[in-house]
Amino acid sequence: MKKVCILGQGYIGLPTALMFATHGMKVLGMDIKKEIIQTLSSGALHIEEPGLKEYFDQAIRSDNLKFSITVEEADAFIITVPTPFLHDSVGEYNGQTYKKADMSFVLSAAEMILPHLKKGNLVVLESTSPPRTTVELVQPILERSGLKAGVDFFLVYCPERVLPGQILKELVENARVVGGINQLSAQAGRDLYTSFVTGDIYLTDATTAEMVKLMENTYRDVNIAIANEFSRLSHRFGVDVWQAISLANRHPRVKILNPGPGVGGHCISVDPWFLVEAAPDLTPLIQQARRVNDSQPQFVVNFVKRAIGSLHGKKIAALGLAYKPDVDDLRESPAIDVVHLLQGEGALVKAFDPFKPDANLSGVTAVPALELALKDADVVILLVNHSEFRTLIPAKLAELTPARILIDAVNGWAEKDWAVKGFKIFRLGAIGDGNL
Ligand code: SAJ
Repeated sequence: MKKVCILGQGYIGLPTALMFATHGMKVLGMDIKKEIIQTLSSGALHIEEPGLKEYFDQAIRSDNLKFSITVEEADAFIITVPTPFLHDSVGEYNGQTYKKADMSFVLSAAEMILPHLKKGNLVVLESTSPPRTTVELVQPILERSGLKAGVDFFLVYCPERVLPGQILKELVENARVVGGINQLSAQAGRDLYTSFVTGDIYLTDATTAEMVKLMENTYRDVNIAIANEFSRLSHRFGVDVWQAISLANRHPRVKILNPGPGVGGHCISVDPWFLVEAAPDLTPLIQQARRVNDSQPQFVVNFVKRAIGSLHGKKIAALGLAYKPDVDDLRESPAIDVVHLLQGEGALVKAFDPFKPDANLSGVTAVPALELALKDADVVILLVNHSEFRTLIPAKLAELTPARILIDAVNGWAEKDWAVKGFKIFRLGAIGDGNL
């Protein structure tokens, strides 16, 4: 039986560990954070994801899975650590700044594998990384072992492409791109993933696989940026952007995405910068899309000000803090940016997220129950289209809050008759019942 060591037990590393363990491999889930290893070793989870608990229990029962804060010898090593951007350093090109990738976790993961690397091993990098990371950053570290990549051990870049909220299903069913530093490496990578992947597996070189991942997320970012820009134009021209998008999407070759308060998460709001950093002179469109999406929280706040006037002293209930609907992930969340900006305008904001009732964010008053956010509010702003909020009916909301002004930044409440209960609703990208 093969042994796999997975470095990083976050949203990708842990589900991947569970997949291998429930498909007959011995797995060591490794993370440098003691608290995470303690939690997992005690049989509890530190993240929420549909279906995760069932797989976790099954993996524990199989006796194939253990957790550790150190790396051990294995047949295959998989690096699933974060590649965020640097918060204290930016690059500059043509008078404009761009964000830079923090590769320190990938580098230190490779360093941790180094003393355990043996002939015949396979090393896989899954973390989203700038082009040429596998061959220029990871390979030289591993070759300090005296072993030659592609000959003595195999080296692969194999991006994860799963959607938070559907991770377990997509890990199995999505197509996988396995980029080897040579053909033998790519084949070794394919042999590893066939143990649980039912989707097609495509072999290519490592740098192409890195580009594939970055292109996918950049494509989505640029397409969300144009949707956000359409929402701005719709206000100018008195058009309901949601209706306009739905009509435009009847065209057989048009699929416009949804506007909203901006783009968050640790993937789409970050990855395009990796291409910009690698080639700032070749990426004006990608940079502009990032700036449109990053400025969307400010656009939302300007919209709120146009709707209700000065925010000074206004009590606002902010519904949702997560970066997108029905997940508990707060990373790079535009909803949090909106809350900060509202407070910067003097508003008194109480925020509630059903997926993070215990959210502890600096400068944000997060309350543990919806009622607490709503009970003395002047205005309610819907920032994340969580099912729990989307299904709120006007009669119920009217009971919970004295506020009669609603701001909907995600088109969650479009279909309801708010006027019956005396609400005025202002929807992002639409004039709304509030007659803005
Ligand atoms: N968003 C919009 N409008 C839309 C769609 C999304 O404003 O029409 C916003 C969301 O609210 C969120 C952000 O964009 O703030 C990103 O959400 P998402 O659902 O588009 O993507 P992620 O970040 O959860 O997952 C993406 C996926 N990539 C693509 O769809 C190309 C996923 O497949 C990747 O595995 C993941 O990034 C990753 O790990 O890179």
